[in-house]
Amino acid sequence: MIRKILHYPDPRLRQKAEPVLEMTPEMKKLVDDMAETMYAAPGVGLAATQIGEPHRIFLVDVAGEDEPSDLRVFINPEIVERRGECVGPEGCLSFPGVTEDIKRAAEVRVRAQDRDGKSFELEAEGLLAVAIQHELDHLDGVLMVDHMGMLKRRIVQRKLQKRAIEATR
Ligand code: GNR
Ligand code: NI
Repeated sequence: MIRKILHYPDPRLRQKAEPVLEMTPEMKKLVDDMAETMYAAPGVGLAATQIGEPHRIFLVDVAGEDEPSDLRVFINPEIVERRGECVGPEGCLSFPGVTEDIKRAAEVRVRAQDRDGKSFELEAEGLLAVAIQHELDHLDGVLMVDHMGMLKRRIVQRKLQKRAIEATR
């Protein structure tokens, strides 16, 4: 089932997600809904927070258009190591039409569980590393605007607040 993606400034995007204690059938269904929602959007990643589900789950698929899909599921993710620095343009499905340069670690080592609850560790760089950091932020209620300077932040806030008001008309 495709779920509705929340847009900034929806207050649910600021909720801190809770750890997943067990991969129940309900949680697996949530993962499947998230995959369907992410591919339909389409997006490179999706955090459960973005569909109003406060659980520590995100998905990432950084495969190119002409490559086979490469879905990665992260449950209870933790970044255990960060190296280097990089700045690059980021978009977010909760900020439609917004793209801004954001500074991140260039490489990360992440520990998480998969859809079956099995633990794994992964070394990531490039877009995968950036997407992992972006998604982990969502689980802590941290958003793109929090990484921007005051000027850019105000421009983005005005743009999306105006759109949210228009949407209720
Ligand atoms: O689709 C998305 N693209 C993207 C591009 C650069 C850095 C991060 C991302 S994640 C984003 C999807 C999204 O909002 N995930 O939370
Ligand atoms: Ni996002």
